[in-house]
Amino acid sequence: MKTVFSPLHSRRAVKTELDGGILIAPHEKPSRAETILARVKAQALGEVLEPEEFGLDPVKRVHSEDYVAFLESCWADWIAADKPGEAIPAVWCGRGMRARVPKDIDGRLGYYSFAAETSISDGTWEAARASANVALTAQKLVAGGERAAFALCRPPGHHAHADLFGGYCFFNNAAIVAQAFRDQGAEQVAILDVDFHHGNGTQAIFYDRSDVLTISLHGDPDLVFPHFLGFEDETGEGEGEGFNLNLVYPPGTPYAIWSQGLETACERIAGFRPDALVVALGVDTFEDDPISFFKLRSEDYLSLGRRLGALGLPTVFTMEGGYDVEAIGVNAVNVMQGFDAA
Ligand code: OKP
Ligand code: MG
Ligand code: ZN
Repeated sequence: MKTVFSPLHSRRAVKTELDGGILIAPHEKPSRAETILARVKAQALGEVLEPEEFGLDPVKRVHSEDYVAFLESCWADWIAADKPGEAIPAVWCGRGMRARVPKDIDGRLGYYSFAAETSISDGTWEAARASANVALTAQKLVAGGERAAFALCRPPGHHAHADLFGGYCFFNNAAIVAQAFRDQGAEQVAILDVDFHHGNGTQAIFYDRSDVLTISLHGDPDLVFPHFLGFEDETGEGEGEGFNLNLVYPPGTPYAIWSQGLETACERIAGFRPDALVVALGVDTFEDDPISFFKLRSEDYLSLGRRLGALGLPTVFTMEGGYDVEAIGVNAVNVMQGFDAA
């Protein structure tokens, strides 16, 4: 399997993540992508390509024009306002307040976000753009006939809504890929999110559509981020009714249980008969992940890959979460090797 990787990911190197009332060193850090890349090379998974430049049009098929403009100018606007630290949202439109776009940068940071752990600094825009280009390059490979491709995206994307950043995500790479398949003539596309967290952005983007099936397996949002979406009674709306599936699991869930949800998801995908599959791949389901509570082991990622490969669909993997950097390379590449072996 070919891997797409951009060294520009390293432009996203914020110093802060608001966690537990203090600013910690971010979990979503550059060494994550470098460790995965090193494992791709050590295992000779396949060729490693740099992304092509696709411009903003395919991004704006998923994200609003004003949100994209906000992200582009955010850091400059923050600096121009003489702020001493990194850009962190600290105010939101609460229930009963006015959902209008404020002029002030503090107001706009809140308007275009749903969480405060995702600081913005110099280079965030460039890295997020590169990450979308990585995803779109992988999509082009698969549209061109490759069985599968690994988009080694960083920053991740699955929490980003059409006009909201948060959960370390800015552009929803998986959604951009699915929309690109649709725009190139695919009738139906499925997105399977196996990251530990709910893919709230992906769900929201396609919630009223029947052409893109969205499925996510994740930790119970009653207990863990993103808290306000991802429950099992969210099944889609309007045309999209029946085309969103959430499979929720409690703390301590091992592969023996989690894989039952994977089986349910795979059977639903097979019945949907999509022209392409996008896998939002997080490996924060790992037993030693510092911010998650599932108990998958490294060898389980081979099984996961094999099950996905057995679907026999043209597949793009977009990299999402995974915060035990020591194991992230082995775990992510195990999925690809399992897939290739199926
Ligand atoms: C992004 B992805 C840590 C709280 C972390 C944000 C989690 C974002 C996960 N104390 N909250 O889905 O891996
Ligand atoms: Mg998930
Ligand atoms: Zn995650």
